[in-house]
Amino acid sequence: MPPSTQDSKLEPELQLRLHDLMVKSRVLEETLISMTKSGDGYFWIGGPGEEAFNVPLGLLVDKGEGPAHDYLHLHYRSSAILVAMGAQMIDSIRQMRSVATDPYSGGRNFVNHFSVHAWNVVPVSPTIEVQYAMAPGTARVQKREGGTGITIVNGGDAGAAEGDFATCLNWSSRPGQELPVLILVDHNKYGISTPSTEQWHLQDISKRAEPFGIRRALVDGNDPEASWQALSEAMAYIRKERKPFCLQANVSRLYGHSSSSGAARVDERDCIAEWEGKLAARGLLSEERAKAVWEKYRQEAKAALAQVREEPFPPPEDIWSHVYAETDGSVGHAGRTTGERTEG
Ligand SMILES: Cc1ncc(C[n+]2csc(CCOP(=O)(O)OP(=O)(O)O)c2C)c(N)n1
Repeated sequence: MPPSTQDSKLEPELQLRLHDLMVKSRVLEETLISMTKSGDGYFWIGGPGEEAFNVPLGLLVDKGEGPAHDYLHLHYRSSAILVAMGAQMIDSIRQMRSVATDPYSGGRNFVNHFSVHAWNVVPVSPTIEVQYAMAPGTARVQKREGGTGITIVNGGDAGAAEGDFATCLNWSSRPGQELPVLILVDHNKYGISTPSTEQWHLQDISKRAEPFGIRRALVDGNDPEASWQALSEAMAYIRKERKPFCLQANVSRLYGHSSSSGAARVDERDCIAEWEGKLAARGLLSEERAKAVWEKYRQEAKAALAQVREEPFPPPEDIWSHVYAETDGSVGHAGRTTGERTEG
């Protein structure tokens, strides 16, 4: 039998939407990488190769502000999650160029370090894995408040060797006080240049959740359908049972670790090429239509970069803005009062 549009549990419209957002995310990352080479930006780190897992995740998030909605404690390879949630390409380009209009950090953090109050996206930390220890905090509030909001935390395989990951497993699973947390490990087989086989006896790190009584699964993160399915099931379980779930996604790292290692394209599975092949076989996507999607986003990125080049850099005096929470005028940092600080 030839493949048909019936070969997926997902509606054709959703299959094409996944493709569209995966391409958008990839074009964005490729633009950010090119900015490091053209002098439009400095350090790059990001998530090309994780789109097939992160786009479904972003679409499945219950987006909003406060404990009734999902909280996201992410790391620096999460761009496709944000794109699928509705983040604008131009805003990542702004952060890459460190301009004042960057809505995530006012041009003060490096790229893919998101922070979106209105969507419960907690500021991303360049210090790896701290997010795993923080996630139970928002989940505790959600457990207390009731409702269906969950906490989502992701990170890499190497970082999962740190104590913060164990803290997350332990605090999420205390008997009678289990927390609604989706604990994700994005396994790309490396920690910078250290192969995971030299660091871990275990290649399915979700198995670490077993002794904590936490349900777990492993998914091919290069397959958007499998990812959609695994994430839907895990999230439905957490929303209903108010208990944790640990999911490992095996993903690719298509441009190496970061610009520090050259950000050159490497030969690993490419989830977009694979997905385009499947959609074509199902008669859903012609070569021409696929090309048009790529072109649409390349044009958007190009126009965004041209605009951002005209935008101002932050003034030196706002260096201290947002370092600590602005509260009631009491002592902020280094003896200054919040009132003395320049607001950004
Ligand atoms: C606490 C801490 N230790 C070391 C580093 C340096 N560092 C940055 S990324 C990285 C590798 C992380 O690998 P992994 O957790 O597998 O995530 P990946 O980058 O592969 O997605 C390291 C060691 C850091 N940023 N923070």
